[in-house]
Amino acid sequence: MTKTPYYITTAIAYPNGDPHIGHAYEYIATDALARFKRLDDYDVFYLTGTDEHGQKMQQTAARIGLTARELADRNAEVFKKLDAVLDISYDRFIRTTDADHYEASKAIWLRMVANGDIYSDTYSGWYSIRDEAFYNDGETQIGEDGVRRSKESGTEVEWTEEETYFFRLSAYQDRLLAHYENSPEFIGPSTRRNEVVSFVKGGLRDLSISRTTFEWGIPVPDAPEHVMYVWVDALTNYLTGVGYPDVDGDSFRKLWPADLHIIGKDIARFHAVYWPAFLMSAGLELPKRVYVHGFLFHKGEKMSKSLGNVVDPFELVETYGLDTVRFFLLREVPFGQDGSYSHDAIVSRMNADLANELGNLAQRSLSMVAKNCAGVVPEPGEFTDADNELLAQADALLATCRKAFDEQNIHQALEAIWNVLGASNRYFSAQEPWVLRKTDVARMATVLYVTLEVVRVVAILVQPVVPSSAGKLLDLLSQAQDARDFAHLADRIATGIALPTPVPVFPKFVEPVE
Ligand code: ME8
Repeated sequence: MTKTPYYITTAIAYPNGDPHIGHAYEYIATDALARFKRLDDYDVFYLTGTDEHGQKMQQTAARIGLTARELADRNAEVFKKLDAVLDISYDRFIRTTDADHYEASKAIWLRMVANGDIYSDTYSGWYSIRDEAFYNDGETQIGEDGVRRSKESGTEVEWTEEETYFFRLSAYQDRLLAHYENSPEFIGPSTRRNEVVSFVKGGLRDLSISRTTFEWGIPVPDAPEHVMYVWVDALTNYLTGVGYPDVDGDSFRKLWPADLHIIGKDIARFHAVYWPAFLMSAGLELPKRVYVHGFLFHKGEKMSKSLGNVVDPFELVETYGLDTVRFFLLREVPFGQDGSYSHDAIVSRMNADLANELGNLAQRSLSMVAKNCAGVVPEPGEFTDADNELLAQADALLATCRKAFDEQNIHQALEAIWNVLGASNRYFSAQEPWVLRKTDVARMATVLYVTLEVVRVVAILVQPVVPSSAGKLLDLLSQAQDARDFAHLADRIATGIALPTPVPVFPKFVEPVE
């Protein structure tokens, strides 16, 4: 049977500097969503990459004496290295300087021209290079220092006036509103949806979509003195990634429209207003869903170089280990909301949730099996109510996790899993298998069997979040590679299989000696 395709994307990052923890967060969350779908038997395509054109890239490059291309080449490698360090299971890393992306961007432009949505006029207004975004007067304000900034993002704006091409965005207001109404799942979470709807209800002005004052961009077809506004080309990456403009090709037919775009809250407007309007104009289907995650702050403070609290994601992984970082970010921060991280919060999740609740349970039950059952999964006796109740809780997890992941509520899935772990630890303490060892060996075997089974179910379900540690747990349970997907959750661990000598999987954090 052919699997159902599932196309998921991250935003593509500006490689004008090194990746920060916000990038890492987005890649990890998207990776967990992608891995979950793969384990649930979907044919997943995960696209990520870098957004290399635009004035910001050109300006940063000039400042450090490089060409934009050199800067992009250098930093795209750093982003790829981050993906490797974070164990991101992407299927393609797209760079907007890739040759096929030029073709895709030209093609969508020409489709919008053919639909009568592009015209030339003079643009005058404010532009934020940091945001690569246009603002009108009302969207800016002059600060006490006399500098005009965007009200929303706080970035400096400059006056621009030039001949540009415009996209007839105003013509799409009603169609966009109808789409939000008819497809309420198009934007999540609902708070973000409401913001977008009220923005569009406030009226849309046509959008300037080309620039003539610099050259680092994709040339506009038939008007090479213009380069495309970087957001036109950037958004089109989602089409390039699946073979556009070859709309009859296998990849495009299979994967478009995208199932899910994962993005941060500062770029909701581009994805939920401009992007669907471009696609409507080009006669292409709209993505099924755009999910907007929150921002990460260091101890509740916005990250910035001047505050000295930018924590390098490479350093974070070095300090705590990859799976701790992945787990922490996805468990601690309700996905969709802002969140903060700090040393204490990470260590607390690492020691309490991973090492104690999961690691200890696995280690205690596995060591008892090693010592008392000749290292073989024991044969259980008849299940008691307590056994059945715990197994039923474990069995119910798949449905709970599926629903949570489908709504991008990753933290809720983890909460449900850790609730079952809490129940399992209580069960283990209450059953006292170390006492049964002397009084009732058959009952001890049943308790250990039930505990191993819960550990197996949990290990399978946490693979999307902590892939390497979950893999080690499944190794300790002698689970074959092809027995680790969700279809195997319905099995019970086979009795009589030999288990390797148990080793702890989740270390506790040891504070370095000063
Ligand atoms: O916006 N916490 O690139 P980018 C969480 N090139 N997420 C954060 C964050 C933080 N502190 N800071 C940024 C761009 N992000 C464009 C995207 S897509 C066609 C083009 C998120 O490198 C941000 O919201 O500035 C975005 O989703 C991603 O990181 C890349 O940001």
